[in-house]
This record gives sequence, structure tokens and C-alpha cells, in this order.
Amino acid sequence: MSAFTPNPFAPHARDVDGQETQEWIEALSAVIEQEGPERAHFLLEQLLEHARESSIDMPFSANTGYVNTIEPQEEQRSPGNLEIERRLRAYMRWNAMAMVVKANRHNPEDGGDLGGHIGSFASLASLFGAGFNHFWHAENENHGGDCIYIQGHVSPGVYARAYLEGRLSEEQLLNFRQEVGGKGLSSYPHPKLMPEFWQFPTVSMGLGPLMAIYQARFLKYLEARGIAKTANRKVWVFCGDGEMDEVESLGAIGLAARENLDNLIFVINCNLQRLDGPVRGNGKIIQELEGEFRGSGWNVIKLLWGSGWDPLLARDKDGALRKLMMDTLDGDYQAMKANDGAYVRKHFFGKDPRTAALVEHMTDDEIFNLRRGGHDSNKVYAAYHAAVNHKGQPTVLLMKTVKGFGMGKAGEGKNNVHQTKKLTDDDIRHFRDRFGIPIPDSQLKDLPFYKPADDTPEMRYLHERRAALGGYLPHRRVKSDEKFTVPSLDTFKSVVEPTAQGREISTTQAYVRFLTQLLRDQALGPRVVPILVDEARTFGMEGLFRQVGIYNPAGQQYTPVDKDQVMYYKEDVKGQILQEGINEAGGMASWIAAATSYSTSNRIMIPFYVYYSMFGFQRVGDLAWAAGDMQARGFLLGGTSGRTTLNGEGLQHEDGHSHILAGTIPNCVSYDPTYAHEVAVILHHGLKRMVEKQDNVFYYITLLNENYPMPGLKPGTEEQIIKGMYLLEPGQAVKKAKAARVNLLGSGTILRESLAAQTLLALDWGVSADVWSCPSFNELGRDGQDCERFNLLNPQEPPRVPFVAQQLDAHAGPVIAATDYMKSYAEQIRPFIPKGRAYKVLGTDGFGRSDFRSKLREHFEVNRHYIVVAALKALSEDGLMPVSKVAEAIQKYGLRTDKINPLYA
Ligand SMILES: Cc1ncc(C[n+]2csc(CCOP(=O)(O)OP(=O)(O)O)c2C)c(N)n1
Ligand SMILES: [Mg+2]
Repeated sequence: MSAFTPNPFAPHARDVDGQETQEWIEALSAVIEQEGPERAHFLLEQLLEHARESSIDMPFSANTGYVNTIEPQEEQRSPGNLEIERRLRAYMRWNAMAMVVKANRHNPEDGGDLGGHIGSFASLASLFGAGFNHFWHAENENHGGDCIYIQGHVSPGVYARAYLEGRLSEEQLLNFRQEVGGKGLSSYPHPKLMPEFWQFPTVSMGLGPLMAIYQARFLKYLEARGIAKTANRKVWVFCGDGEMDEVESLGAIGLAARENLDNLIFVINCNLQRLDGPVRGNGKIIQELEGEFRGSGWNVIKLLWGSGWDPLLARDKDGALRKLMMDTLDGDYQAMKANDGAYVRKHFFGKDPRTAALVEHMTDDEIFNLRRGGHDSNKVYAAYHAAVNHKGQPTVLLMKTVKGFGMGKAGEGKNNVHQTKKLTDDDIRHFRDRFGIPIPDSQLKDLPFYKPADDTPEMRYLHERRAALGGYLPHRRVKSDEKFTVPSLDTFKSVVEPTAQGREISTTQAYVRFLTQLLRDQALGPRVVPILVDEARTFGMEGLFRQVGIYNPAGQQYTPVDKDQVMYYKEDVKGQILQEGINEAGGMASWIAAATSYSTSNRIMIPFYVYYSMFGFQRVGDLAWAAGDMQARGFLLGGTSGRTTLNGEGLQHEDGHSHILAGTIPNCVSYDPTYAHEVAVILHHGLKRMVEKQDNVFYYITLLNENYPMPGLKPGTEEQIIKGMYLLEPGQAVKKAKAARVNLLGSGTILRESLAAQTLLALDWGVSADVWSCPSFNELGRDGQDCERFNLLNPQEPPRVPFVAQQLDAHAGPVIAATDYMKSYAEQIRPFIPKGRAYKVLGTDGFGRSDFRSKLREHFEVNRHYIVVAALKALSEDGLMPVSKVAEAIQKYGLRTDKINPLYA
């Protein structure tokens, strides 16, 4: 391997005839000079076209030079008072820095440092300044409000602004990252923790860009369906250049271009660094991203150089400076800013005598003060102005900045700047001097916050600008002003009532019937957002295609292949279904946009996102967590659920754990119903809570594809279904003097095995079994834990009795639970089983595999025979049954005792 790696960004690397190249370039330069860039562009396109027609294999390059996209003469000037803006920004920089440094000066015994970031806000303060002062609208009577997704770890800068605005107190700033006492500020943007402030959780890198794309699309959907006026609203997304390496960050940019989301603006803060070091030391992240975005059909605006560079570029007649800019690698650019002007003169301009000559007249300080574009307020304004006025495409702004801008030797451009949160007295003095903060030396050691008096021009300007844009930001709406009444449960009679004799349906069909009925409701119907990820047919929902249409902003310009069928694949500008393609992360992001629409758009929407339960929480778990943080309201439906319910599919499709994962999200309410009426009661109750009461919960409901007769609702059991457990089938009277009794608990399809076991227990063993349907072990577990907690803290109050204990109290005998989920799902209620009762749990721990349902239930040891044996064993342990009977049952049902534990199989 050669020790020298040629720079692949240097075009001359491939040149075989330099003189010929020069002639072509000169000809083009002459055209640009004499006839203008448009003519040059036209000629180039003609040449390219001609070359392609001649079948020259010409790889596409989406890149432009390493210079600003907007020429100085095309820049829209900022109407603002830039000097005041600079001062305000300086105070925010100071306060943000002080907030973090102070939080890391506390030294309690349990560790001290609270963390926080200084360098990242330092790099994008100007990018925020232009937005807050000139572009970002708050929700008001004339505007629905812009949506701003900020880089999570720059929160101190946002708090610093809110402090100057008088929206946060000094006490709150002093409690940055100290929330438990109730007066603190959350480390990052968390709607859950600061519900009237933060709108969008962004700190799990990559989710912000992904969620924002679907947010922008959802705003268009609301407008297209006539639900809200959103045409003047924009979605602004700030991301780090390091963050762009997350696959989620770029994963949906094609959709944004395809759907012409010109309400979407990405601002990528290209400070060339991430946490450990450079983003692309050997390359150029901005060029790379330009290629990705332009290739995907975005409008790309690069802002690399501040105005100090303009005169140099104007004098760069032979292109030597432009070439140097292009040839220099990001790792070297970073080193320039971590050094000084003399270093830049020598190692950058000094590489070519022509560029060295360009800066001959400048001092080293002047050279060092040549800014990067993202720190030039005028140019940032111009770039934003161009972005908001661009039609037909989303825009990405690639802003070159410096990480730790202004921090000097404490961090500017240094590899460790991301984690710098303790500054020395010298560093702090430098910071003060660098930004001209009016705090005397004598006070520096206390690091006071700085806020000008209310009647200063700065403070007046700050408030005036926000007043002009409709109010302060960020601001989150906690509830929608809308009011809806959910139709009564009777409306869903077809789902609640027993199935006709000989008719069998699945809970998936029950769900579809419920949804279809809800869609017919005049007020709520239009608010339903069915979300699909290419599995409508799997769940028997293809009927909806024709009924409500699939949203497509372009309508349907082709003739669908199934046009002559009643249920043809209908795409429509006003379509109601969001069909995301094979794209669970996108489906989830879309669901989040709809599920938080009550807050972001003051419109209550009811999203129903149905997917293979295996491709839910474990696939997009972090998005589900973000949904919890965002206080999402809506339904997630895990189809074809259960480890043994899906004939033939196997290890990758058979879900026996999504309920465990659902239980990890505090505001996710989850159910594993067996029967149609349970589905109806749960969905109905969910609607009541989320739509009528505006409770901040969301529902996860698993659905089955197994058909069986549905027994219908027993009136009076509704509340118990919701709480998670009701008596389904009391034990038959057994012809025996003192018949032993047991309780069989089950959920999902395995409840039917419990029912079968009930019969076997009575017939074969003279045992009477009460069968309980338990639609939610998760809810039962939560209730029990809540009671225990109350009893622990209130020892002298009458103890609260967990619902499980209340239900089982009057029903003697051991308790045997069986589900199609891992044992830990039903294990959650063990502490709440009445005292002195045995509790046995059967579940499906282990990898799935493909086979028939009956085979799988045998394999996982959850079928009726295992339930009977477990019941007999429990009775024998209680001395109510000779243990020989257990062995007899094992024999009778042919259970293989040498079989490997399915957990390890
Ligand atoms: C999914 C995820 N992984 C890791 C982190 C931890 N983290 C926080 S900031 C950061 C570096 C960010 O670099 P960049 O995106 O370039 O932002 P900058 O601070 O440079 O503006 C990392 C790795 C995170 N927040 N989320
Ligand atoms: Mg970065």
C-alpha cells in the first residue's frame, strides 16, 4: 500500500491532458463572464445530453464547488438590527455556558457532575438567532405555528433565550438537570418533563430527522383532507453532521422529495465534528451530504463561507482559492480552527503562492477571523430566506460552523470539545472578553447569569421580534381545544355480540369491523388515520382501499391493475389511509405525527397503525419511547401476535414478547384480548380516554388471526375487561363430594386452551376449574404494584387490595396462568395472588419455529394437556391431590418428560 493516499476530491487526480482541460475551462469561464451563468448552465446541459446520447457512461455527480450556493449579489439582506442580535446572542452564549458549568460545580456525595454541553450551542447560536428573530412563527390566530426540531443537546441555548425572554427564572436555570424537586429544567427536549415548553424529543439521534419528515407530510395531509389550514407552516429540523450517520436520519429523505414537502427545511450543523473526533477527517461531509440530498431530489443550499471571504473569492480569478477549498480535507479544516491565524496562513493559504498572495495584506488575526458561513448572520438570513421561499421541494441547508465557536483554547475545534463542561477561570475570562459580556472581574468566579434591564434596546428588540412572529417558542399545546363525543358501545354491536351459530371470526376481523364502524361516524370518522405498512391484505383490510382511499398528493395518474374490482387499489389526493410501504419506522413516525396532532395542530386525530406484532416494539422501540415522551394518543395494533398463533411462519414472525416491551413504556396501555367483544370494549374505552378526556396514554392491542366463535359481551364485565381480568366460565359442578377447585387464567388465543383444560379437568380428574379471561397482565401488574406502594407508604391506612386478589378471593384453589407470551408476562401478578395459593405460569419462552399451531403449543408446553398437568401438580403441592395423579396425567396425555426445555431448544 502506498504511504501517500491521493485526495479523491482533487479533480486533477484523473486528468490525462492538463492543457486540453485548461482550454475547455477557459472557454467556459469566458461564457460565464460574457454571457452569464445561466447560459453556461444551458451549454453544459446540452453537452451532457449530447454525451449521453453518444452512450458515454457518465457517472452522475450531484456536487457543486466547495463554495456558497448563494452568490453575494443574490443574498437577501437581513432586515434585522444585526448588532443588537449579536449582543443578545452573546448573552445567550454566556448564560448557556454558565448554566452548564454551574451544574458541574455542585459536588454532592453521589458523584457530583451533572453533565451538559457547551460546544454544540456555541456552534449554532447564529443559526438559532436568525430563526428566532425572523422566521419561526408561534401558534396564534393567524398561524398554526412552525415546528422546530432542535438538536437535543443544545437545550442550554434554548433555555438561555427563554430566560432572557422572562419565560424561565434564574432558579430554573440554576436547576438545570436537577428536576426531582420540581423546579428544574430537563437535560434535553422532553415534552413529558416540560409539557408546556418542549414539543419534539430529538435527543435520540436520527429520530428527529425521521419524525420531522413525517410531521411535514402529516401537515400536508391535514390540509389535503380539509382538517386544518397548514399551508403557511414549516417544519425546521436541526441535526448534527455526526447525527447524519444514523441510518434513520437519511432513511426517509426520498419520501420528502417524492411528496414535494416544500414545508420542510433541514438545517445540518456541519461543524465537522461529532463526539470523539472529526465526522469525515479524510473527506468532506458537506459534499457527501450534498450528493445524498441532491441525488434524492432536494433543494440543497450550502453556506460555507462568511462574508470576509467574498472579496478573496472575487479576486480568485484563476480559481486557485476555490480549488484549495475543495482540496482541503475536513480533518485539516478542523485543525485550522483549533490553531491560529499564523497556522492558517501557513497550512492553508500557504499551499499555493497564488492563495498566499491573496491574504498578503491581512494580519494573522484578520485571517483567523475569516468566518465560516454558519457564523455570519447576514448569510444565514439569506439562506433561510431562500429556503422558506423555495417551492416544490424540501430544502436542506448545509451550514459550515465551528464546534465550540469562541471557546478559544478551552475547546474551539478541539476533539474533546463535546464533553467540555468545566471551564477554568482563565477560560471564563476569555469567554467574557471574546463576547463582550458586561460582568466585572470581581464577579467572574461566581459566574453570574447576565440579563439586561427590561428597558434596554436589546430587551425591547428581543420581545418585539417574537411579538412580530406571534409569540414565544418553543411552546407546546397541552390539550386540543376540540371536543368530541365518542359514540356509545352499542354502535359497535356487530363486534360486541356473539357470532352467529357456526360463524367463526378472528380478533383481527373484529378490529376491522370496529374501525369500519368508526369510519362511518360523522364527526370522528374523518379523524381516523389508518396507517399501513404494506400488510393490509394480511389483516383483511384491503376493503378500506376503495372505501376511504390511500392518500397520495399526486392522486392516481395510472390505471390500477385491479380497476375492475370493487376493492381496487385507490390512491387519491384526499385519501384517508397512510400507506407507508414496507417501512415500520416510517409507519411509526407517521403514527406519532397523527397521535400528537392534538398538540402540534390543535386537531384531535385517531391513528390506528396495524403491523406484524413482531415488527413493532422490538423493531422501532426507540420511536415508541419517543411517542411516550411526546404524549402520543392513538392505537397500535400488533397483528398476527403470539408465539404459536401464526401457522408456519417461524422464528422471525412469531412474537412472544411484544407485551413485555410494551410494558416498559409507562403511558402505553396494553392488551392481549381473546374475543371480539374484548377488542370492542378496549378500543371503545381507549377512544373515551384519549379523545373525550384527552388523557395522555396510547394503546397497544395484539390481534390474532385464528378464527373461532365469539361468545359476546356479558353485560357488567366491561370495567373488569379494562382492568385486565374477568370470570369467563365458572367451573362446572363436578359430581363429587368435595371436588378440588382451580382457577385457570389465560389471554390471547391460549385462553381457549384453558377452556379446553377446564373440560378435561372436570371429566378426567373431577376437578372444577373457573376460567378467567385476562386481557392484560400488564395492567393487572401495574395495579398490584400501585397498591403495594400505597400500602408501604401508608401503613396505618386500610390496605388497598390488588384487583387480582379481589377477583380471586372468593374462588378457592391454585391459580394457573397460560399465555402465548413469555412467562414473565403472566409472572407479573404473582405477588398479588391471594396468600397461600399456588401460582403456576405457562408461557412461550424460546425462539419460535414454523409448524402447525397444535404442534407449536405442544412444543412450547402451553396446550390444554400442560395446563391440566400444571393444575394437578399445584393441587398435589397443596395436598389436595395425590402426586401419582400428576404422573398419571403425564402418561395419559403422552407428554414427553425427556423433551428439551423450549427455552433452550
Ligand atoms: C442514538 C444516540 N446515540 C448516541 C448519542 C450520544 N450523543 C449525543 S451528542 C453526540 C455527538 C453529536 O455530534 P453531531 O451530531 O455532529 O452534533 P454536534 O454536537 O457536533 O453539533 C452523541 C454521540 C445520542 N444522543 N443518541
Ligand atoms: Mg457535529
